[in-house]
Amino acid sequence: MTSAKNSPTPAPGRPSSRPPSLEEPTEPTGPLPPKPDQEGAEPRTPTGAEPGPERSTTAQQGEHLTTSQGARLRDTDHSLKAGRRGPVLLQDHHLREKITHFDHERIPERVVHARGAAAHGVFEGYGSAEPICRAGFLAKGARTEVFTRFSTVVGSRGSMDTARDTRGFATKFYTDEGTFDLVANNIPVFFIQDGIKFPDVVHAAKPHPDREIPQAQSAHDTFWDFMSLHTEAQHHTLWFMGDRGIPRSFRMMEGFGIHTFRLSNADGETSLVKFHWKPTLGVHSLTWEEAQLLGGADPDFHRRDLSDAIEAGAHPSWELGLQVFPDEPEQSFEGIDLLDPTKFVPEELAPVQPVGRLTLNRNPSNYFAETEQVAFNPGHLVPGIDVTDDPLLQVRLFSYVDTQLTRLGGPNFAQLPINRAHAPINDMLRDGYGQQADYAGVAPYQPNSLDGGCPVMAVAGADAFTDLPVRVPEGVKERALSATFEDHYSQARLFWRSMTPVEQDHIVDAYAFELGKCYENVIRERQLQCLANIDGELCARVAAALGMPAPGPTVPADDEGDGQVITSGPLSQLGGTWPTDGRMIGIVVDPDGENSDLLALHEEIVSASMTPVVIAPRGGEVAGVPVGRTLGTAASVEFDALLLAGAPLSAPDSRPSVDPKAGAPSSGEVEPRVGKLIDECWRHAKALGAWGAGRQALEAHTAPGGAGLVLGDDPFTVLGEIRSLLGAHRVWERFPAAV
Ligand code: HDE
Repeated sequence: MTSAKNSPTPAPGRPSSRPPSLEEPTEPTGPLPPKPDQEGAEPRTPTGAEPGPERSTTAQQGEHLTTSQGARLRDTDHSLKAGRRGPVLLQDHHLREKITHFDHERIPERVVHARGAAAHGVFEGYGSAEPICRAGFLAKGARTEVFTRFSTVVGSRGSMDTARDTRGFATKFYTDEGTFDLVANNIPVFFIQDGIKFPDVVHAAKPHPDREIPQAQSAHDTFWDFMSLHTEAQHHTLWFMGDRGIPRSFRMMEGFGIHTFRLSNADGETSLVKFHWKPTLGVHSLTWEEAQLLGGADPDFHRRDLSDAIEAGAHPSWELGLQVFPDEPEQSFEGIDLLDPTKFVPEELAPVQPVGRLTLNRNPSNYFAETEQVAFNPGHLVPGIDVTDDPLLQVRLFSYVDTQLTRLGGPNFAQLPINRAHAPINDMLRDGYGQQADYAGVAPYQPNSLDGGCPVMAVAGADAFTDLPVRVPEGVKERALSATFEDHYSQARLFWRSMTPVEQDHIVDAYAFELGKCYENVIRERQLQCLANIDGELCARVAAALGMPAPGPTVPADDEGDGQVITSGPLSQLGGTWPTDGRMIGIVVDPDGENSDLLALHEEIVSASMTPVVIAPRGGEVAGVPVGRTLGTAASVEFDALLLAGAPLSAPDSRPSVDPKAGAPSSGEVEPRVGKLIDECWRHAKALGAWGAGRQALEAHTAPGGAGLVLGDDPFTVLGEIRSLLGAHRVWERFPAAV
C-alpha cells in the first residue's frame, strides 16, 4: 500500500481557453498528469528488456493536432464551405477523414462476455509447481507481466455491472516462453458438457429475439425454458442463483479454469489439474436489492471499484492454486469424471495447492485499445501446460480465434499491442488485413534454403511446446457422451447443503424472483421438478414462494453412501475474517456541526487502505475535507459501512420526504435522505457507526441494540470497531435466518 485516494471528487478539468480562431493558433497546454497507477505505463518485457518501437503504446506524438498522415491542422471545428452559409465541399479531406474514421469506430462486441473491465499486473511464481510443471512462469521468483479482464457473460457492452450472472476472469500471462491465457469464470462448473450446446445456452440466456428484452437478465422465459429442459445446467444455475451470481467486487471473486488441464514436468511426467484463483480479500457478494439498486445508481459499480482500488494503491491480489490428480487412463478422481465440466472436485478430496500470486497494479490507459481489443484463447498454451479431451474445452479451442477474426477484423489481431507476446516472435504468418510488420527475408516457408533455413525448429524438449504423447481412447465414431456424465443433480445437492441458512435464503429468494418473472406456468412447473430432484426442501420453499404445489423427485438421490462428501466447507462464503482494503466508508457530516476530528478521521481511514467519502448536504469542503457526495448524489449501495459524524437536519424549505404519506418534514427533523441512507444500510446488514449528533439519527432509524451498530463518543474507537465488523463483510446476524 503506497498511497490512497482521498475521495471520489471530480478531478480538476483542463484550464479553459477561448475557442480558437483561424487568426490565433492555440497554445498547447500540458496534459493532465497520469494517474498514480498509470505512471511508467510503458510496457516492459518479463525479462526487463526495452520495448521495441512496435510495442509503443504512445499514439499521440508532438503537441499539434495533425491528420492521420501527420500534416498539422489549423482548424478542426469548421467544415470547408463554399461561402460561410454555403454547401460543404467534397474536397475537405480533413472532414472526410475525421467523419469516415468516426463512422468505423465501433467493432462488433463480444457475442458473450461483452461487458468487461481489466487491469495490468504481475504474477510471481512460488516454485511449488515445479515437480509437476515445467512452465517457466511458475518457477520460484519468476515475475511475469499479466493482463486480466473480468466480465459479465450475458449483457451487452453497455449493460450494468451488477446483473445476476456468471463472471469471466481471463488472464493473459506474457511469459518468456510465449503467452499463456487462463480463460476462467467465477463459478467452477459450466452449463453444458459438450461445446456444441453453447449457441443453445447463449441464445436462451440472451434477450428474447422479438423485442430484445430483458437486457442482462436471466429472469425470463427462454432462459428457464432451456435450463429446465437441459438438466445438466441445473448445477451451474444453482451456483449463480446463490450469492456468487452477484459479487461485491471483481476483487472479491474466486476464479476457476473449470476444465481439467494436463501439466508436464521437466522429465515429461504428466498430471491432471484444475486451476483456482483465491482472492486475498475473500469471496463476498452484494445482496439482491443492492445489486438492483446499483444497476440504476451506478451501473459501472464493478469497473469503478476495480480501477479506484488500483488507483488508490489497494492492489487486488489472488493466489493461483492447483488441485492435482494422477494422470490415469480413466481420468476420474473419487468417482468424479474429470472431463465433465459440470462437476467440480470438493477441496476436502483434493486440496488447492498455491503455486503463485497475481497482483493487479495498473489501470489500462485506453479502454478500447486494451480491454476491448484483448483476445483471449484457451489454446494459448506454453510448454508444460496442455489441454485434455473435455468436450467443452475441445470446442473452445476452435471458437475463440474464429470469433476474433470477425471481432477484430482479420487475422493480424495478435499484432495489437495488448495481444503481442512478450517473447520473441518469429512466425511465418504473412499479409492479411491490418498487417503491421515489415518482414525481411524472401522465404516465409519451411523448409527453405533462400533464408538460410530460418527460422529453425527448436530442439525437441528444450523449452519448446511439445505435444504430449497421450493415448487416445479407443471407440467408435459417434455423437454421444460417456455414461459418467449422466448425473445432473448430486453435486447441485452438495452445493445446496453446503450453504449456511442465510445463503440458502438468498437462493430461495433468487429462484422465486427469477421464476416469478416468467410468463409461462409450464416453465415454472418444470423448473420446480428440477429443484425437487436437487433437494426437497429447496423445492418446497421455492414452490411456496411461487404459490405452487411442490412436486416430488423423479430422480432418486443416490449420493448418501459411505465416503461421499455431503457438504463442502469452502463453498460457503460466510465465516471468515478478511482484509478490508479498498472498502468504501461513507461519512455523513453536518457542515454546521462539530467536525474538528474529521480531517484526522479521514486520514486514519486512508492509512487503513480504505476509501472515505464525506457526504454532506452541499458540495465544497467540510473542515478541510472535500465533500465526495452530496445528499443528492449519495447512494447507500456505494458504501460498505456508514459513519454518522453529524445529523444534517431538514432545511425549512426541504423537499418532501421519500415516503409520500409522510408529507414534508418540518425543520429540525433528520434529513429524510440521511434516513434513507441509514435504512438501506441497515437492511443490507452493513456496519453503522455514530458519535455526537450522528447518534440521534442512527438511533431514530435502527432497532435499539441492533447487531452491527457502533455508538460511541470517540470517532476513532467507533472506526476501529466498524473495521472489525467489515472484516466479516456484513453483519450477518441481521438477516432473519442467522438469528
Ligand atoms: Fe468462452 N467465449 N466459450 N467460456 N469465454 C468467449 O471469445 C465459448 C466457456 C470465457 O474477457 C468468446 O473472444 C464456447 C467456459 C471468458 O475477452 C467466444 C464455449 C469458460 C471469456 C467464447 C465457451 C469461458 C469468453 C467471446 C463452450 C470458463 C471472455 C469473445 C464450448 C472456463 C474473455 C471471445 C475476455 C469469451 C466461446 C465456454 C470463459 C465466443 C464456444 C467453460 C472469461 O469465443
